[in-house]
Amino acid sequence: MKAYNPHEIEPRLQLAWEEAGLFRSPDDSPAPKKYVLEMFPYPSGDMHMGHASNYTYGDVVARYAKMQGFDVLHPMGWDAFGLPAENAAVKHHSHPAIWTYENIETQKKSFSRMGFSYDWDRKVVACDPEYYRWGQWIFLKFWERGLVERRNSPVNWCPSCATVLANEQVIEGKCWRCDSEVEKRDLTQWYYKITDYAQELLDDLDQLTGWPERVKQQQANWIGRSEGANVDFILCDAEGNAPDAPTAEDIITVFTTRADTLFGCSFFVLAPEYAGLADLVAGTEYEQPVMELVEAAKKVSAVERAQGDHEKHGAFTGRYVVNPINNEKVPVWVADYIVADYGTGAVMAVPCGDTRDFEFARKYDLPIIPIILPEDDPLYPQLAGEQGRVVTEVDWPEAYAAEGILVQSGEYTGMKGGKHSEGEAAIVAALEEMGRGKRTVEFRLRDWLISRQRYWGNPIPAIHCPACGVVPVPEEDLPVRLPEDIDLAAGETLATHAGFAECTCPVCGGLARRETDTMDTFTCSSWYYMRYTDPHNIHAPFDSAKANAWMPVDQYIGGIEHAILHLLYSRFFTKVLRDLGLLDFDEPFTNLLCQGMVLDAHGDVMSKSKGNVVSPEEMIAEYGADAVRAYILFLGPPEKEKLWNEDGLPGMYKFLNRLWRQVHDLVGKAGDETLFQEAPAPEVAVKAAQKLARERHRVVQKVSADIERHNFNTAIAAIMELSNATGEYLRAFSPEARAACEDHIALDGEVAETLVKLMAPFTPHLADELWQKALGNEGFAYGQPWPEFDPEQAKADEVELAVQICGKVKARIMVAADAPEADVLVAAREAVAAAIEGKAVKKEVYVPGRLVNIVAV
Ligand code: ANZ
Ligand code: ZN
Repeated sequence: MKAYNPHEIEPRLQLAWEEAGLFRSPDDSPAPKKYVLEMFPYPSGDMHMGHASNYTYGDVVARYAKMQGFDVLHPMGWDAFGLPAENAAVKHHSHPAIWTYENIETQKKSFSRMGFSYDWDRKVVACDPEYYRWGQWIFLKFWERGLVERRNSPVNWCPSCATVLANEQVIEGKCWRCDSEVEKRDLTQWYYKITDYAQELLDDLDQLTGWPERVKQQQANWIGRSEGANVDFILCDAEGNAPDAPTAEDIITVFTTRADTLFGCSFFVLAPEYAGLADLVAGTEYEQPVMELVEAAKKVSAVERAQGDHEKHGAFTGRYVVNPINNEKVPVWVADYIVADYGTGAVMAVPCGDTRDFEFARKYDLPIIPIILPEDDPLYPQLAGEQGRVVTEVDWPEAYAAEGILVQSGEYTGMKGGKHSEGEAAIVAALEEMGRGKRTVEFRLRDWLISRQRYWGNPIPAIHCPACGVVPVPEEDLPVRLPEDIDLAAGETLATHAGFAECTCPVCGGLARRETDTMDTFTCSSWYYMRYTDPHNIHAPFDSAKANAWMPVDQYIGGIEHAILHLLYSRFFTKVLRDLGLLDFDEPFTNLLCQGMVLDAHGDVMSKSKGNVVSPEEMIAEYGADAVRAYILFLGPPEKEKLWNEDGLPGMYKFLNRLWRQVHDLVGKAGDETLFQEAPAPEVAVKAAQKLARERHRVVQKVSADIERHNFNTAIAAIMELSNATGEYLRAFSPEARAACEDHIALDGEVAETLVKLMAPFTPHLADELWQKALGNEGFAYGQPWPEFDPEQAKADEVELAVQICGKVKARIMVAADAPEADVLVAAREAVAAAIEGKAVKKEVYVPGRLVNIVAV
């Protein structure tokens, strides 16, 4: 028997797989399909633990599906536009494409060394003009459908990346890429109108039964549907007099989900960016402090404001509005905890019911009027009786945000208050009656800002003509190519590049200027998985029949950090392309697996700066890819965080060596390395053979179920159990004895083949080598039919039970798995006879397969 040598086996088989075109997916086949996909990487050049684990999970799913008889589509590509390439180009005085394609080659080799079963013929690289041209085409289609808009508004600006960002890319006030504080700027930008799909994006989350709950929850929160009402307040003078016939300029509308709290509105707040704000304070003594606040607020991001845990700042505008429910005047403030682009950008503040209003009222000494209480509040009897406007200053420690009973609320006193409450309905009805309110629904989701002021992205196919305005680049002129001669190191951009911007207007033929913004890279990742179904199409982004045949993706695997960003955008793209008639399904990813991080042995995130990064490449160099794959899988369930324990890998390597030897031994090829030493007592040997026969069924059943649940770690543990039973068996029978008996020959062959096939998704090189050299087969274990099992034979015929006395384990017994309860109890009492002698047995509990507990006193 040759020793197990992954360093010789693995590269040889990888070449053989490639030559055989093993992982090529057919286009027309009657077999059922399985599309297995891992999120494509950014071409950073290295293969870190995140890649290695994510792609190993996907590879197991894909290889297992193939062995289940599916046609499998398992492609890979690169999300190749983005800033790091530009930064590298500046640093090395070269072009982003050079850095990008070099890194792609390096990573591709690393992925091949891991033995991943990708159909490389379908590789998609986002910066390839053959790909990005279709991203531009999609942009034009979106435009035709009215889903593209160019507008001026305050946007997130990352000073370090020197570009704008979408709301989804601002994480806790910081840039998702570089962690810099994000600023606000007023700019004219391009948007995809994802808000047109807000309701459907929310509703269809219900279809996604194969997605983790927390991801769906995050998306639902991000979309943020709120039912409430718009309420009109009218500007008045300092005495509280409002015009009898107010015009549009006199009205400020708020959005509220809590109209029931209207009697508790003690002030009114506008967002710093509120459109009419400057006019309200112009020429007054309040102008300066208000404008200073507006300036300062630009540094606080929308996300931070919405979270509301930062210190709130405000200024009085000197103006008042009339509360429509009771005609009282309330002061108008401006504050940085109000966002301009939610609701109307104006809020009726109710400090007794809203935490942020409460904090603000405390800070600026504004009245807090209790109008909602829990029914058992000691203040209730007193305040419920006082229907008038008794402004009892309360010394509450915090706002009361829950449901309760309305007090000091005129005729509504005593009604239930809260979101969707009786009080809310009554007050909205009254406001509607007065013509001062209207039911409405608000979404938190904002349109997707897609333009970026960077070179290394997909050019937006638009032309600015002085005569015709902004016009689309005609389809036949696509792609708008990025110029190759750009000197990024010298600070050149698309806007300053000599040849790029100059063009003629496709409508009037006059001199015009090309759009010089590029698209957010997330536009590239929103449809790459469709392109894989038809990657070489030069007439369309993909052929609908092919896309509909392969899609939706059956199993998608990636990091949880994409819970909102990429997954939401992709869902949006899918729905629009469906509405364009290109796709016939609603959701792109049927099942989603979000992998947890692999942390170092102390539970810390691996990072270069901490110097605790474990490199998969170094481990491959030592133990081979199969051991690394199996060990990654063995660490724990994919969705959990896992600790990397240095010592575990040699153990896994040993296990693979053991399997190697056992499979050879089973088929009589172990030579001197047979496990047999000395025959044990015949009944011991017979038991070992029976156990092995049963274990084979049980373990196939368990491994199949575990892979389907993505419990790869317990699947491998089960194979180890089968290996243990194999070891016992091989120690009990000599190769000669086995070779002389038909029954043994049959069992040996079955077990050897089963071990090889079960390992095939996990350690494909080892499996294929054993398949060919030990089992003497042609071809590869890849794609062989998955082993079958008999559930009857998989059942254990004996089980071990713990026998407890008052909950403490005193003995263990073996009983027949199907023994009747009475027999089990007799056996249990016998096993602990000495301990219960002289005691009264009060109770006996039998948990089949686990224990018997005897309560004896
Ligand atoms: C009065 C009130 C009383 C409110 C109360 C809440 C509690 P959701 O549920 O997230 O939709 N709001 C409205 N527009 C805002 C803006 N542009 N910036 C900051 N806050 C804004 O939140 C709706 C509530 O958020 C609205 O209901 C409004 O405050 C506030 F006891 O109105 B509420
Ligand atoms: Zn023109």
